[in-house]
Amino acid sequence: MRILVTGGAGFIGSHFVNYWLKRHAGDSVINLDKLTYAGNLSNLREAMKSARHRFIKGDITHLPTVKRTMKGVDTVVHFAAETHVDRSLLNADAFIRTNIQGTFTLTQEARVAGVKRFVHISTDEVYGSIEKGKTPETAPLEPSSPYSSSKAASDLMALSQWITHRFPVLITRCTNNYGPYQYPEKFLPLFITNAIDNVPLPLYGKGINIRNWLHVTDHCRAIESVVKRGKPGQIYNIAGDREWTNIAVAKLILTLMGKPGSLIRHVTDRPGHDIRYAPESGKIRRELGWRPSVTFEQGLKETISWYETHQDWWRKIKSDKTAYQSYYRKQYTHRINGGKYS
Ligand code: NAD
Ligand code: TDX
Repeated sequence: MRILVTGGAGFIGSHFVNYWLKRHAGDSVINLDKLTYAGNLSNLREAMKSARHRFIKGDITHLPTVKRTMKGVDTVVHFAAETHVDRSLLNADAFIRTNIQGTFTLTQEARVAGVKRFVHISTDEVYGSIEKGKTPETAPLEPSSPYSSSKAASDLMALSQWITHRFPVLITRCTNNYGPYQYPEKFLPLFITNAIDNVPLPLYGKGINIRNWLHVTDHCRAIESVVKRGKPGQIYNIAGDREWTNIAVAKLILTLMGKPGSLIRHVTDRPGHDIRYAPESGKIRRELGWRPSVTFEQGLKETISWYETHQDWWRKIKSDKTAYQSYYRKQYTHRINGGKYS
């Protein structure tokens, strides 16, 4: 099988590329990625040595590139996106372009090229915040941020190709991922790397927001089950077994690292901060036989150890003045001073 992965130099995409090459010896992977600030070829060291992996630097919104890349492809797994909620609050232009326009271009060109299966990787955030109960795949979409709104729009755009043309689109909606190679703007790698350096951990508001954490390899296994056995036109929620408040996670990180709780710094909250996501994941478990295999405590221990032993990887990112440091200042200076969000 010839599989096109978009966004395969990012966090989850690179894990998926490495996973697929290892598990499917007869398949070749084309990896289309623009290498934005979040894309990193050093996530793909193993894959870059493989004759079955071809990396193409390109933009999913660029029609000629997409047309060319789509030739001879059997299956598309579409990860490429702008993914950080906080960045979407500062400027959402790239979110609209990549997440909506890019998904439209890809699904349309995949259909025209005769692709047999298109798996669109989405997020639990499209359902919006839910204080109690769980959101099944049939729940209405009530996204809050420009990021989640652009993902919800991309889901609908992709599904429209199924509804109007019976082009076999499948959608996954997963909870928060964690693991090695996650860009240190996201909660877990930011808190772990700050703790390594004894720098305060900026916890938004009271830290009572709730997330369901899934190890990235469990997400890759879930996507594999959808690629192999999912039904066209269907949506599959993917979730771990437990929920955690952010403050409990911050305390657990510090305990596992032997660092003092005083490193936690409560800062101004994220505007429109979703209190809780809780997708109901019975469908993928029942119909496709998927289950998470890594407990959060075990996965977090291993993840902390990875960031401790791969400091070159994240120090290079954190020392980038444009992509990281200026963003970090913009995002956190006002928060740390208890100021209003501008
Ligand atoms: P990431 O930000 O780490 O990586 C995104 C990748 O997409 C980068 O390699 C980037 O260079 C590439 N990209 C961005 N714009 C592009 C464009 N216009 N053309 C081509 N490539 C482009 O993201 P991630 O955390 O790995 O998330 C991957 C997917 O999974 C996203 O669609 C996201 O919405 C979804 N998702 C993420 C999580 C999570 O917790 N991280 C949870 C659920 C769903
Ligand atoms: O500095 C921080 N302090 C803090 O308290 C950051 C970066 C985050 N937080 C909180 C906000 C959230 O409640 O931690 C929680 C997790 O934050 P993020 O890592 O930014 O993730 P979230 O907003 O939940 O979105 C993530 O999960 C769904 C991914 O970034 C999305 O791409 C995915 O779709």
